[in-house]
Amino acid sequence: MNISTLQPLDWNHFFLQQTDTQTFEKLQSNELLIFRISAIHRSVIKGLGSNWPEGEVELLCPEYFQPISEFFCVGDWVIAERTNEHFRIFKVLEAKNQLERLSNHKRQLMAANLDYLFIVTSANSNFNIKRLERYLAMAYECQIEPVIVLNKIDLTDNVDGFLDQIRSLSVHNLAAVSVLEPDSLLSLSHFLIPTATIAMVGSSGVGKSSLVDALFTHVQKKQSDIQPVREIREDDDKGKHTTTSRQLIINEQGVLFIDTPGIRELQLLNAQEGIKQTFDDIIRLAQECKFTNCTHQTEPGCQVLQALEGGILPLYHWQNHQKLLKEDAFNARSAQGAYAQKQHQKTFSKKIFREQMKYRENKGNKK
Ligand SMILES: Nc1nc2c(ncn2[C@@H]2O[C@H](COP(=O)(O)OP(=O)(O)O)[C@@H](O)[C@H]2O)c(=O)[nH]1
Ligand SMILES: [Mg+2]
Ligand SMILES: [Zn+2]
Repeated sequence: MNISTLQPLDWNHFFLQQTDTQTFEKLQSNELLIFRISAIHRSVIKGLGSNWPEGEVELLCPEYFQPISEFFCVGDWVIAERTNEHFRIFKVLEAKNQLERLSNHKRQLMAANLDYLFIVTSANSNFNIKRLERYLAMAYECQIEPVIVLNKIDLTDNVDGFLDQIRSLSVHNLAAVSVLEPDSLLSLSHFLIPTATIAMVGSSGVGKSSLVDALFTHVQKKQSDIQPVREIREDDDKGKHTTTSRQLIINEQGVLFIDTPGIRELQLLNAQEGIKQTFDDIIRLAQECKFTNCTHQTEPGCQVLQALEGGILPLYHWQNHQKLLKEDAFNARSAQGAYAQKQHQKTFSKKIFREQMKYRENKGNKK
């Protein structure tokens, strides 16, 4: 296979260096092929390969990669072997990052190899600042740059009220949009880079799928021969369109989106680092407490208590911090297997971190 045809799917040196000489030869003779996982729906796995503009290919998954959600997810790169008319996954390449959560005491992968995490919320009663903090902690923990997207601004007269709340969070990227007002979507252009992979997360009904649809053709067309791959959605029992599985969609400009179904409950998995970054204001305050082992309960000279009393530190923010820490410690204990997997991933991440940075720099220079 001609590996360079995978570049529009964000294939790069980081993945190439994971293939040894023997594998590389088999790739060239088409004995082995590379695919990026584009959809997982129950046991059906689909991938985009070198002939990707023509559509997805169904991939077979051997027993030792089951349950699938613990081994790979949409956005991952796999090497598959040709068996008669089928392709069977035989190796999953290490991801540069993976979005994961805890589900039924097990590590569940949600999306991999991401450049941005669009945390979508809506400017109505569904808005929940604590939920945003939870998503932010997940993004920081997984080392994926978060972008908070406040959608449905057409429904409110008080966009600033929502924005003020979001600005109190530890996040640099923020956009206020409405799918019904195409011009507002231009505020997202900065992130819509060809070959960038963007995962959409947020509660059900906030407009994730609508946004992907709207961004499908909205962005300025660039001269390219890229063929779009349209999203497949299924009707649910109520006859309403709803996203039932995660899938990778490429828009006309070459941006890769991973749409995900709404998560009812997001449980973090061993996310101390992510929590630290999300609540860095509290961390800084706590460093100023009189006693280094201050528990911020009754101690004199406690900066946290003073900030709470003075109204500088919002109570919900402090309470959510305590809650997430407690939950995280509990989850880490109750999911030892998942925890070990995570540690392994972390060690590996450190090793490849420098490579990633180098790659990002090159990519930035190219674009
Ligand atoms: N008023 C308004 N409705 C929207 C907007 N974006 C999406 N919707 C509606 O919100 C509902 C849920 O959207 P959907 O994209 O399925 O949400 P998802 O569950 O997050 O994927 C649909 O009825 C959309 O038409 C918006 O910007 N403004
Ligand atoms: Mg959806
Ligand atoms: Zn204190």
